[in-house]
Amino acid sequence: SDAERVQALDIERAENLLSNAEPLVTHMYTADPSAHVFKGKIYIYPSHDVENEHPTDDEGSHFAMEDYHVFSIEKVGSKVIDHGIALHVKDIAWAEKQMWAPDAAEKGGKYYLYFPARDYDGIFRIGVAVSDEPSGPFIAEPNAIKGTYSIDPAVFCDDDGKHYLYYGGIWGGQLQQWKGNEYLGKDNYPQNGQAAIAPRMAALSNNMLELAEDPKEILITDEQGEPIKVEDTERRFFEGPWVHKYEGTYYLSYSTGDTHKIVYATSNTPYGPFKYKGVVLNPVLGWTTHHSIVEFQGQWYLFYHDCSLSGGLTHLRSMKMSPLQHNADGSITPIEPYQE
Ligand code: FUB
Repeated sequence: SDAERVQALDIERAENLLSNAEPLVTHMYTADPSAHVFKGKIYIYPSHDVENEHPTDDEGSHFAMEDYHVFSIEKVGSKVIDHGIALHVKDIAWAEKQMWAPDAAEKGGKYYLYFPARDYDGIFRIGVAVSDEPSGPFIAEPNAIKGTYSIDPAVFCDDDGKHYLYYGGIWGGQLQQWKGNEYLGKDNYPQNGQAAIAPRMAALSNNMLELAEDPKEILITDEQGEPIKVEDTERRFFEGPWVHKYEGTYYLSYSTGDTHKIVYATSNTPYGPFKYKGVVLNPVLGWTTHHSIVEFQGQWYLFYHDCSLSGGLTHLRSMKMSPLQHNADGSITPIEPYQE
């Protein structure tokens, strides 16, 4: 399959490349790091990659994760603390398997962990779990968040304290099986020439446990205001949406999946439309790329993952971080993960 072919190329590349950043932890595999500043520290909410017997396929069966650990960093460069298991799939009534990329938010002194998993019908949904501490442990709500589907939740808190949930991913993330929030039960990809499938978003309710509105599909356009098209695989949305705000502008960044980049688009509202701007992170070792962007003590950082620690195994990833630069014109300087 394509997945195996790309993985094999990456193992070859890995031998000749020097990483520009080291894994943040090496005692376990971690991926999809969502970072936030809570209580004056950086807290990281990654996936916990595990070795498993599942085949490498376009459904993502090889991403067979079962739990989450939360990590914290007091100062950049200081030891990364592993706070242990924060939530396990066996403690979630509605979820069967595949605990994929999570995110977290804080409101009123409580912490909310948002996570995707497959339910007992094999459908990816997004759940929420609550704790009094950013490190957990988290107690899951009995049901997935009503009206949610697909994967890769990311919660953005605006300056007015309002929270928005962004989510979605195609292929194994199943977003192509939904149209207008209706479940089609099968793949339904648009044709070349049509607008690419885009991430969904909705405001969260005051209690942080529900959607306050029906999810909307975000419009991502090119410089001319035309929707990014299906065949534009260097720029179209694949998975892993993330929103941050810099000097009043909303930045939506995401993975382009099979072209292996993190790119970004900007808007003056959290609802978009977002206009494509450029690359945040060039391809890393491994098939997937997934990130978050956060400001800590006056410096912006990119959190991302690659497969250098596992020698290129696409389902065994390690989270890393790198300073990120916004320029005077609002552009982001693309980050190079390696030197030749
Ligand atoms: O970690 C499993 C999946 O791989 C994530 O949900 C995607 O974003 C990709 O990183």
